[in-house]
Parts: sequence; structure tokens; C-alpha cells
Amino acid sequence: MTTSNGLPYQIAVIPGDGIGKEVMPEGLRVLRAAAARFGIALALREIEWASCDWYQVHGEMMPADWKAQLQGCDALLFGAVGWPATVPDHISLWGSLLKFRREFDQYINLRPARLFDGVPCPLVDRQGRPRQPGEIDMLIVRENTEGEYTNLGGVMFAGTEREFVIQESVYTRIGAERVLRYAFEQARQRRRRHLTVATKSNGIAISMPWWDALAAEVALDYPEVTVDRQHIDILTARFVLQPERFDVVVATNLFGDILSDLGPACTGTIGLAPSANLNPDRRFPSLFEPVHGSAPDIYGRNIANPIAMIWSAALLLDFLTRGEGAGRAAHDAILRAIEAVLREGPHTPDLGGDADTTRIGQAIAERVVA
Ligand code: GGG
Repeated sequence: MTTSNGLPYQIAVIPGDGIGKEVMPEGLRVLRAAAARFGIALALREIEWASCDWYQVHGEMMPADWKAQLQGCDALLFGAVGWPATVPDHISLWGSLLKFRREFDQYINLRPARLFDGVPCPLVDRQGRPRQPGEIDMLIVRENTEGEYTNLGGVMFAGTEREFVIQESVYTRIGAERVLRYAFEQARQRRRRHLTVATKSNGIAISMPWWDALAAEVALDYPEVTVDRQHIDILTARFVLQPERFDVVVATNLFGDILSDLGPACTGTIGLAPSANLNPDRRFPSLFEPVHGSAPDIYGRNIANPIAMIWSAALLLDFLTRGEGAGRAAHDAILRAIEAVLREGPHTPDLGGDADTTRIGQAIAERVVA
């Protein structure tokens, strides 16, 4: 399987920082195994920039011609960004990941959170029984290019008693409506067909009621989808206490970021959570990355769970091939291999095991080709 031009799919591979450099080889191991088994032609281009190591040498996260260097890429596979010991986090994030999201108009961030068989769940139901697979299966749809992440504002009168800071949130009708429509479409295709709109309309009394009203307007086009809207504060409590209530959850950029760490944490570990930063129009490449960051506290020991990275690679194959044919088959085979390894082991330490990152990658790749 190739692109419509008969060429291999061009993938830019960006390990980034910290454990991004440890989980990426396992993502590639499984990606290559799946591509070979299902006949998908891939051309992988390894990129060393978009990392704090690069910044230390060049004084910036990416070269000035980064877009030209990515010319012709169909997708980006990204590890993690951030190494606060050398580069402040807001510099590394805005200099790489957020630049990709904005410049490539990756306005949808899809982040599934699912409890797998074999993974001890930290949540219990009202009777004190641990949650079971099937009780937590949600898809968080995060608005990915605007909202609280606009970087508009400034500090004035710094260092004086009049010092103040302003940072604006910006929501455009186009930006909010397209993510709401995408979330409704996702909900429509799922078994439960339910959408929760995460806002905070009592406290943030201009923009959040505006989101609610827009969601209600868009909902008229999706009569088959049931909808509820919840304030973000009680919603987070319900993630923990009643996770079975949630199917698709749509949220602004910041709320979506928080929910997509909390959701996977409720399923036992954030080390399983993948994400897809999508430009659904396909005018620009989309980016696939684990939800987790660079984890400086565990970097260097090869104990990070690579499954979020591997699942992200599966999402990449599915998106590139529009969920059809060999791409969908490869995605499904990777997910089945992940399910089997989670059920039967081996496990990394975040799941109570003692296997290292490489061992998990090998175990999943072996199952993909079996
Ligand atoms: N692999 C994801 C990563 O490195 N995330 C770092 C981070 O802080 N991301 C914030 C965001 O997704 O907005």
C-alpha cells in the first residue's frame, strides 16, 4: 500500500526529549513490523531537532527552515518535549509541539482513554469493587489550536507594586464549531452515541455559555447523539467516581489537556495514552504522540512504558490510510497485540512489572507479525 501517487508514506520521526528518546525506538519497531506484515510502504525520516539538546547547541528548538525540511511529509511521529533543567518548559513547548499544531492547523486532538484487561485499575465502584474493562472507555476530543493556549498577553509594571499580568483566551466560531462537529461525528460512530461538553459556564460567564450555546446549535444536526454539558470541576470528580458515564468528551484546549491526563490515570497509567493531533482536511501533516511528556525523573533507565507511543503509531497508520484496507488492518493488529501483552504480560514498572521498555516493544512486535 502506498500514497495515491504510488510513493511510500513519508513519516518524520521526532524523538524529542527524555523518555521520548526511549519509547520512540519501540514505536518504530512495531510500526515497521506492522508495515511489513500488511504491505504498507513507509519512508521514515529521523529528525534530531525539536529537542532541548538541539536548543542547547543552536539557541532555538527548530531550524528556521523547519517547514521546508518537512516538505512532502504525510505525518509526524513525535516522542516528547521538555527538559526543564536546560530549557524552560514554555520555551521548549512553544518552540516545537505547539508550533506544529498551529502552523499545520492540527485543530483536533484525539485522546482515547480505555481500561484494559490485565491492568489494575485504581478506581472502585460504590460497592468498593475495582472497575472492570468496559466500564472506562472514553474519547477526549480536545480543541488544539486556540482557547487558553493563545499566548496573547503580557506583564506590565514588572518589579513594581503595580505589576500585573494578563493572558487572553480566544475562541473563534470557526475553531469551536469545527471541533464540536468533529466530536459529534465521533460520538455518532460509537456504540453509546453520547457526547459530554466540558465547560465552566457559571464561573467563566462569557466564553463558556457561548460554547454551550454553540454546542446546542450543532447538536440539532446530530439527533441520534445524546448530549450533556458539565462544569469542568464536577466533571473531573465524575471521571473518578462514575467513569462509566463518559463516552466522547469535547473540551477546550486547556480543559482537554487536563482531562486527557486524568482520564488515562483513571485507567491505571498515563503510559498507555496515545494522541492524534489531526488536520482532518489533510492540507497539512498530522502529528501522533503519546500524551505523556519527557518524564525526566525516569529517563535513562529504559523503564518507560512504550505502549502510548506504539498505540500512537497505530493511530498514524489508521489516519494515513483513512481507516481502510491495510492501514486499518495494521492498526487493529497492533491494538490486539497491545491488548494481549497487557492481559498476559510482560509489564513495565508503572503496571507493577519489571520488564524494560525494549522488552515490551519486542513482545508487541512479535505478536503483530505472528
Ligand atoms: N508527548 C507529549 C509531550 O511531550 N507533551 C508535553 C506537554 O507538556 N504537552 C502539553 C500539551 O499537550 O499541550
